[in-house]
Amino acid sequence: MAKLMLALDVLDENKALKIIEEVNDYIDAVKIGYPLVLACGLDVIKKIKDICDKEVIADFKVADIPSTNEKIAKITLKYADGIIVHGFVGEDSVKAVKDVAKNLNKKVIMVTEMSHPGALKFIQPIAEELAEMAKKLEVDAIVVPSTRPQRLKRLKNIANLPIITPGVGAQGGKIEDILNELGEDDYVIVGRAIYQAEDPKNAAKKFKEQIKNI
Ligand code: 3DU
Repeated sequence: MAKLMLALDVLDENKALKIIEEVNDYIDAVKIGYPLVLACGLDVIKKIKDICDKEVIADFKVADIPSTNEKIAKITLKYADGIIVHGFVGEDSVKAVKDVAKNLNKKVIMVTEMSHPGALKFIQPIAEELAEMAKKLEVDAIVVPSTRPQRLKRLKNIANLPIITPGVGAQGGKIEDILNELGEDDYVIVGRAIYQAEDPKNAAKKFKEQIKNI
């Protein structure tokens, strides 16, 4: 069974922790990013883990020169179990993060193609090469779009790595369209369709049940 990763892009710590408590039984991992960390600080990761003891991935889409990437990774991975990086900045930048993560036994996840419409212009044309690079660098997983199931399949085949896939729910992607491609090491990311739902617990439960139907 694939796993469900909650994208917790709320701006209030109390709200974030309340949602975690509510959905805890149905999620396998939590993805936090700039919205929550800029609002509350990196310490919020510890507080999330105290409640749910689940993997927390920092979606910082790190995209700088190697030495700056290294510094970002060192601070982030004191708290988080994994970090998301951009690949388009080049092998050396990704490798700098990978070296830090390897030392700490943490994960590096690399973006190939993004899920939003704007990704078609600049990122999609190089996504296959990024998937090849991810394979070569042996990162832990790649980010692929569930808004484009055919692209998800293609990039997963090229990289031959686990995937984490955003786009289900608010961005229009449907779990049933990607279910056939998912394995037990893969994660479906859902954010707004859970944390903005009237009943986040029930929304998370429904997504989890859909994923179980593989
Ligand atoms: O659309 P949602 O609310 O389900 O959230 C999706 C999350 O995944 C959100 O944190 C966004 O920043 C992240 N993400 C994408 O949506 C698309 C990508 O290509 C990569 C990450």
